[in-house]
Amino acid sequence: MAESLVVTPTYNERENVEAIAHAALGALESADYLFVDDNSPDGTGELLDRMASADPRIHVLHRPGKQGLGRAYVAGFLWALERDYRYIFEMDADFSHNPADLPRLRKLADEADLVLGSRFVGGIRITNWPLSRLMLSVCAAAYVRIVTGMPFADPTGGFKCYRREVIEEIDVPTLRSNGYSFQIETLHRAWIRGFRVLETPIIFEDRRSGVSKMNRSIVSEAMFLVGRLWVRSGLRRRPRGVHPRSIAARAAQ
Ligand SMILES: Nc1nc2c(ncn2[C@@H]2O[C@H](COP(=O)(O)OP(=O)(O)O)[C@@H](O)[C@H]2O)c(=O)[nH]1
Ligand SMILES: [Mg+2]
Repeated sequence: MAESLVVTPTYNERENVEAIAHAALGALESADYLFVDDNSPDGTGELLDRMASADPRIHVLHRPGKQGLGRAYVAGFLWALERDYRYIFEMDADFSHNPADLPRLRKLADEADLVLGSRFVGGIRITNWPLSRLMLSVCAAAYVRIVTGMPFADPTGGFKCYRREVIEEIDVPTLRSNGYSFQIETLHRAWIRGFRVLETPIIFEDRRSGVSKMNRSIVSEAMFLVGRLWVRSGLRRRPRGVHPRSIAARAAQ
C-alpha cells in the first residue's frame, strides 16, 4: 500500500480531474489518490469511475448529492483511516494548489504533524483573484488569529498534509463544518490538542476552469464557527502542551 493519500472533493470538476490526478500521482510516487464526488451533474463521477478502473492508484467515493466540502473530506478521512496511509493530503481539484508542491509538503511532514500550504506566510502569493476575494481571506485570517489565538498566517487554506496520528486524534466524525470553516475547525483541533503545525509558502492560482463554489453562507458559517471554537476550548487561546502522539513528543524521548 502507498504511504500517502491525496484526498480531493469534487463538484463539477470534469475538466480538471484527469489532469490533476496525472500531475499529483506523477509528482508523488508514493501516493494514491481518492476523489470524493457529490454526484456532480456534469458527469465528473462517471469520469472518475473510468479513471479508477484504469489505474489502481485512483479511488472514488460517491455521495448522493452536494453536501459541501467538509462532509466530503470527513468521508475521505474515514476511508483513509480504514487503510494504512501514513500521510493524508487535502488538495483542490482546480489547480489552485500546485501538485508539484506535494513532495515538499510530504518532506516537511517529517518534522511536523500538520503542514499547511500557506498563501500568506511572508507575503501574499495569490494570482488572478478578485481583490474582494483576497481581502476576505486576509481579513478572515486576522479574525481567526485574534479570536482563537492560533498564530497562523493562513488558517483557511485547503492545501495540507496531515500525519495519520492527527487524523486519528481530531475526532473526525464530529467535525460539523463545511467550506472555509472546515479548514479552520480541523486546524484548531490539531493545534489546541498540541500537535506541531508548520506553515510553508505556496503560490495559489485562481482556478483554471470551472466555477468556484464560494458563497455568502460559507462566510457567515465561518464567522460563527470561530467564536464557537474559542468558547468550546474553554476560552483557551493556546494548546495545553505537546500532544503525546506528536512528532515533537517523540523527538524529545
Ligand atoms: N464533494 C464536494 N466537493 C466540493 C463541494 N464544494 C466544493 N467542492 C470541491 O472543493 C474544492 C474547492 O472548491 P472551490 O469551488 O474551488 O472553492 P474555492 O477554491 O474556495 O473557490 C474543489 O475541488 C471543488 O470541486 C461540495 O459540496 N462537495
Ligand atoms: Mg478553488
